Amino acid sequence: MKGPSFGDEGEEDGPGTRLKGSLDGHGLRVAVVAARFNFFITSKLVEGACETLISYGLEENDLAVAWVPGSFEVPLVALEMAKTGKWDAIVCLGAVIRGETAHFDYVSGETARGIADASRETGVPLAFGILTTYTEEQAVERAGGKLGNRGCDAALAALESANLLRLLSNKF
Ligand code: INI
Repeated sequence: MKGPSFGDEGEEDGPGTRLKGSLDGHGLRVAVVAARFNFFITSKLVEGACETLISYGLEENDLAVAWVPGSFEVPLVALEMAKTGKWDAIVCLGAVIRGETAHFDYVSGETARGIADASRETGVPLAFGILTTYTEEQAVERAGGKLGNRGCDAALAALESANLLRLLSNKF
């Protein structure tokens, strides 16, 4: 199975205890919150995220997918799901593609801020899988195209973060 597209170079170097979350999905409960806006892209992100989670050992019964109208709606739903305490991590997916107005800046900025705030407020890892691109083509390349699938990457980030937090709570 292919690892994350972000690197792990140099992690083993240097002194001290190395703390790393595994990518093992067994026993974890993960939710996906996905925006329907630009569905031709976000459906690919969701597909990639779900396939990744299952292939890393997550049980289908421990996976839920919530669809919301657009990326702007993702943070609130992710926050409320995080507050339930049922989920070890939440994968946030959307595609904000620049148009001719300033709308892009507001939607992308508030979505990113909202997801980060919700994650820190609840202590639940919320992986940021919201594409913010200047063109449709750039989005296609990142949703199962030649530059990979950011849905898969976000799913792996969710697994690793959830497992690292478990490790830390056990005082390793
Ligand atoms: N939502 C997106 O997820 N992507 C976009 O590119 C987008 N644009 O460009 O408008 C978008 N807008 C909708 C927004 O997320 C909200 O659903 C809407 O404003 C209602 O609150």
